[in-house]
Amino acid sequence: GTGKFFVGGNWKCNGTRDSITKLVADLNDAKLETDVDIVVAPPYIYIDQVKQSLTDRFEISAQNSWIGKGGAFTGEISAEQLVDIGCKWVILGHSERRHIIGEDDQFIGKKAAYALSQNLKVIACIGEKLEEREAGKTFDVCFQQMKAFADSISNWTDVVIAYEPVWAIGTGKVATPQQAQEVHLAVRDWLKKNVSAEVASSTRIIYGGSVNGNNCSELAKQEDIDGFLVGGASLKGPEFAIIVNSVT
Ligand code: G2H
Repeated sequence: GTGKFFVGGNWKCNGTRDSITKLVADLNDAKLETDVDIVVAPPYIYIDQVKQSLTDRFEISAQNSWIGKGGAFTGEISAEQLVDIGCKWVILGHSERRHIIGEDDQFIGKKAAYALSQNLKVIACIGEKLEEREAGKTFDVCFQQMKAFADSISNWTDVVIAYEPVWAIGTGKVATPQQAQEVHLAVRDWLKKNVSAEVASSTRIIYGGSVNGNNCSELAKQEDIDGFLVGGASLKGPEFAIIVNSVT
């Protein structure tokens, strides 16, 4: 793999004060490998609670951010506000935001540029839908999404790429290690040709989509899988710890 293993927990729109108190306690108690970057992404309204109670072993991410400076944008949260409250990361371009909310490639690319300009690190998500895979368009779709990020990003130091095939998200249908590795390698190759060899070899590409305590270790062994973005299984402290500890 490339760089330090990276595991993110994307809590999505889940949790209550009580369930998050329990999850934080379980995470604080977990025995975790030292050589892993660990990030959790609570819903905005619980970020402060998590920041106050979770140990510094974990960094905090938001699940989205506004495209520019704050102001008259009802319902939005700005990158400045996230930095102010202690967030280090933001997830951008998650498939649920692309396909349920309707965010497009350019909008997401601009969000990434703005977040980075405010010193927020970015987990940049890409991934194809089932019909795109079946039509043989997996690489086309991923490369087009990569291009929108690359058009907006000038410094990749603070970027992690998350490959999340849409058909594997929340479905229990995980990509095989070979399917994931194939795309990760192709994305790294794309970076080499379109950004630089240096960025290709130093940027972490993590996998997301139904990762759990049982399938993580085979995936983690793949050459170009540098970690995971975990949804459902990140809501259970002990299972999330197993995934963190699958670092090879
Ligand atoms: C993909 C993933 C986390 P899950 O969305 O980003 O979720 O692990 O539940 O498939």
